[in-house]
Amino acid sequence: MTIQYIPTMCLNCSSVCGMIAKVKDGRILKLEGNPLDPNSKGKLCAKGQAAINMVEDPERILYPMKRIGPRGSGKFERISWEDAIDTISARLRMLRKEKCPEKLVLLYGRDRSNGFLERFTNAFGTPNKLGHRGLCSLNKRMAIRAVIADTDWETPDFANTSYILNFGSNFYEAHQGHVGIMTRVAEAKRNGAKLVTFDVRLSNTAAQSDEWQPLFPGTDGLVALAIGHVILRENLQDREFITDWTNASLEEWRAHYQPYTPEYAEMISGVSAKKIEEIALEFAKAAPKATTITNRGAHAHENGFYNEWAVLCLNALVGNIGQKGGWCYIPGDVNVSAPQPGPLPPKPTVKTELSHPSELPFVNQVYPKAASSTIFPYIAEGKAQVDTLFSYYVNAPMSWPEGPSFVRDVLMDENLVPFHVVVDAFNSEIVEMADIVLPDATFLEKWDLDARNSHELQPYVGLRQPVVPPPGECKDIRDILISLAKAIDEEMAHYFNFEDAKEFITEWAKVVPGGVDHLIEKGIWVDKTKTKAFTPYLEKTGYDLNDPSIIIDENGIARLKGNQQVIGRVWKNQIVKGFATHDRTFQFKLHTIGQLSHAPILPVYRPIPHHHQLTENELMLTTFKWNVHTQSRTANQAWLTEIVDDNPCWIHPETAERYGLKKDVEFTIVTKEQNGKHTRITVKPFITEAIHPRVLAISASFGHWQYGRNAKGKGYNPNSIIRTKMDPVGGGQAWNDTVVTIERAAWN
Ligand SMILES: Nc1nc2c(c(=O)[nH]1)N[C@H]1C(S)=C(S)[C@@H](COP(=O)(O)OP(=O)(O)OC[C@H]3O[C@@H](n4cnc5c(=O)[nH]c(N)nc54)[C@H](O)[C@@H]3O)O[C@H]1N2
Ligand SMILES: Nc1nc2c(c(=O)[nH]1)N[C@H]1C(S)=C(S)[C@@H](COP(=O)(O)OP(=O)(O)OC[C@H]3O[C@@H](n4cnc5c(=O)[nH]c(N)nc54)[C@H](O)[C@@H]3O)O[C@H]1N2
Ligand code: SF4
Ligand SMILES: [Mo]
Repeated sequence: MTIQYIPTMCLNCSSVCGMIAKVKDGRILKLEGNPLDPNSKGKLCAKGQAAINMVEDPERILYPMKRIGPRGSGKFERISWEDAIDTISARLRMLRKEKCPEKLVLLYGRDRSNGFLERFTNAFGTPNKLGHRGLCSLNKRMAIRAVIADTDWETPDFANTSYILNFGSNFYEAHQGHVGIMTRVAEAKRNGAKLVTFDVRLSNTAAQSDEWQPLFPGTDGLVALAIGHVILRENLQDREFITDWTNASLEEWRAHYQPYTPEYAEMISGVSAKKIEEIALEFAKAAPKATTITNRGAHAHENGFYNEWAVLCLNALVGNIGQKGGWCYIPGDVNVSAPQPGPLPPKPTVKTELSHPSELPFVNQVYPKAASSTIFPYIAEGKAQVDTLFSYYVNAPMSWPEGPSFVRDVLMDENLVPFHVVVDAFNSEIVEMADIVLPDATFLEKWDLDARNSHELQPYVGLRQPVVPPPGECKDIRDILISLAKAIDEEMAHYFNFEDAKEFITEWAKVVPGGVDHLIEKGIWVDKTKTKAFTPYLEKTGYDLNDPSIIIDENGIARLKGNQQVIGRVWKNQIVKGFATHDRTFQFKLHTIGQLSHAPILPVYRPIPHHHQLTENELMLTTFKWNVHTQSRTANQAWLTEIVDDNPCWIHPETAERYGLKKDVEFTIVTKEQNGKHTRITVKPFITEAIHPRVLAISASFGHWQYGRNAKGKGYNPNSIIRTKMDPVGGGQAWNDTVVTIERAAWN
């Protein structure tokens, strides 16, 4: 047979780069980048190219299975798809009959079925659809959504920028959509742009930066506030943006920043006051062609929301929001450019502690159903009643805080989780705790429409299509859910009236010119009819000041007369869209936080209490992503494990010497006592000056106790000692806040 070139989209991480599979006789010969992808522009990273290993993994799950031994025993027998669907649908049908659909809880990880899972849970009537978000980037998304509301993610115009301030993003090797960012930043740097990175560790991004500024964990917000202090002190702010486009006066901004001197920031963060002064002047001078970028370094903390907010405000201060070379934004959800085909089920009206935890009122308002790290504690405490847990594309015992310890115990307990269905492609740690296992098709064997925030600032739609058929009896999740919905009852079937995944995608793709056929051939469609999203808040509304169908209030907010819908804001005698917030401005004050969470309504520095009371022997444990692996899921991919198959603990030479640690000799890390308990992990040191002396860092991805021969038994899993702890305002998991000591080694 001849060689075929089939475009699709990578999903070996969630960056979703456009990909072309070179296929012969039903086998993939090579995976390459698709040049039409506006973000990745034809580039793939090592993980993308290694995805062939995933498809051809000899240890894949090929058939539906049912547990025959005790839960956790790993004893399963093969069953037919018919049996599997009958058993699951009978159980789910009962939940609907008994009017307790909320006892179905769907837990999912970084899949990209983009709304299809929610279609299922909505049709079923359960609000309990919880994803990875609470573990991942919730604090950042909360901050952006609360402050500008148009989106929950920044898309800086890196290609045209002159100055990048990076707070805890590792976009040369991780970050969401990093190939598109890294290539643009590299180009900007070649054109003279400066990149400054704050990180506790010399990540590969820090190494590629003009400056690496190591700082004490959880202090990014304070450094940002001190930078703001200098900008205001030197009168370098953009007065017009602050006055016209934020909900506070310049005097209020000044008063707020006044106490955050560079000297104070130096005392707490360790970044020198002189450096802060320098960076502030450079950033303000480069504006509007200057931008910040953040990620989990800044926000995976108990004070993550406020850190993000403080960094975001730097952009408002210098007026680079939406500007060429500045901090831009464009929605990233494919459903915005391509709404799903109907009929769409209504959203469930019932709210539960899982979907709307009473301890997180601000999250419930801004980002409901996103604070997912509550799930296992709530199940254990009886706050959440579960009958069926349906786990998809998620490896909670590996990747969640306390995964190998507490999460595993909860999943093993049949009283707490009576029935557990797992849809996975590999023999992951969560599969061990399933009652029924369903074999999913991998991303190179299935259908999706997908997109990310476009770095060209023009929306696009991409197609994921099968480049080879799924092996054994593996099935696309869309086919599985269509079958289940049809088997449950007629009402559910009504919303899943599609023959199969392909028919659904064909319908969905009709919004793209040329439909699915265009995408099957090209892989990507870019909406060139849209102008680039510069200053979207200045977009005209089509109404003028005298339009009889609108009312303009004393704050200049324009509403439709009939339904009172806010349509825009008066600016320079026109009605423009503004930001999507309630008053159409950038929110420097968030009164609702005060009302709902009794927390400060301005972007303050919130010290993490135990961090600054560290005794001489205490250190901070942090965790990070590695360029050739994705979370726990790539650890069995042979080409990648040939490059990296271990994750020793980064430790500074001075610290190592203090404890008498020796190269490659394991030592034990112990957590600070909490609820009468210490937890410990034994790891190998990686002694390096490339880390802050008070910090330890262990990467994700390893410490598997199953998952296949390349993965099993390699490296360490720090999550056994990282506790479930949320930012009380943002709801995101505080991954980088663990206080630990080093147990004196036996040889000392
Ligand atoms: N220590 C530490 N822990 C972390 C992080 C960290 O930086 N350090 N990062 C956190 C972050 S940001 C996130 S988003 C979470 C992610 O956590 P998870 O979403 O749980 O991600 P993975 O660990 O990759 O688990 C993915 C699961 O999907 C399965 N899988 C792979 N391919 C397929 C497929 O085609 N179909 C199906 N159905 N399943 C498939 C894998 O076998 C595995 O069981 O982890 C968090 N955990
Ligand atoms: N290669 C690869 N790429 C990925 C993924 C992957 O698993 N592997 N996962 C995807 C997902 S789900 C996500 S969420 C993103 C995450 O993307 P990133 O957030 O960019 O990656 P992380 O490694 O989680 O964290 C970034 C950096 O934070 C640093 N850090 C820790 N504490 C602090 C602190 O207090 N302050 C500062 N300034 N830095 C600190 C760490 O050393 C690390 O270098 O990556 C996505 N892309
Ligand atoms: S960055 Fe992620 S999506 Fe892009 S090629 Fe690499 S693994 Fe695939
Ligand atoms: Mo993530």
